[in-house]
Amino acid sequence: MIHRIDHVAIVVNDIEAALRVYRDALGLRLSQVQTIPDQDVKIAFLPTGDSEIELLEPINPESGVAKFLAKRGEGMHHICLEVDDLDATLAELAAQGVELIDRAPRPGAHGRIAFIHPKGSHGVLIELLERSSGA
Ligand code: CMX
Repeated sequence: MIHRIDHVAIVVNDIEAALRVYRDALGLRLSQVQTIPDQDVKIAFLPTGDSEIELLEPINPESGVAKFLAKRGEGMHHICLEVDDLDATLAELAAQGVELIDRAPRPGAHGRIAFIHPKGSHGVLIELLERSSGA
């Protein structure tokens, strides 16, 4: 049901400042910068072979991401796993009693996404992604 790690997300105060390290110093290619108003974030993707690094900057100080950044500081935010069939994966997780943030998929940057509650996955926020065709 899980294909691979699609991306690892790092929450930062300022994407432009972080790009000076991840793009300029490490030499990773910046493939996409996008604001997702629904989720109160600006994101940048830097492909690294079969997966990507995502830089995540909150754009609303009241959002969950902003609160996490204020409390824990910059660093690892979530791991995204690519799945074939998100509806089936969510149904299976619910049946196994895993605590979910999203019981139904919502739109993400590259397809339909849903989050497992960090309490349900031993402290790590897990995003599940079913990529749209061509994304
Ligand atoms: N890692 C570990 N724990 C986390 C966490 C994280 N990244 N983010 C939040 N938590 C914890 C909080 O500390 C809180 O714990 P307590 O209940 O013990 O205080 C708990 O999880 C709930 O957090 P919350 O902010 O109160 O809950 P919300 O429902 O408001 O929001 C969440 C939760 C995780 C959905 C939101 O903060 C978030 O991170 N949204 C994801 C935004 C994002 O990454 N979008 C990019 C998508 C791009 C794409 O790939 O398409």
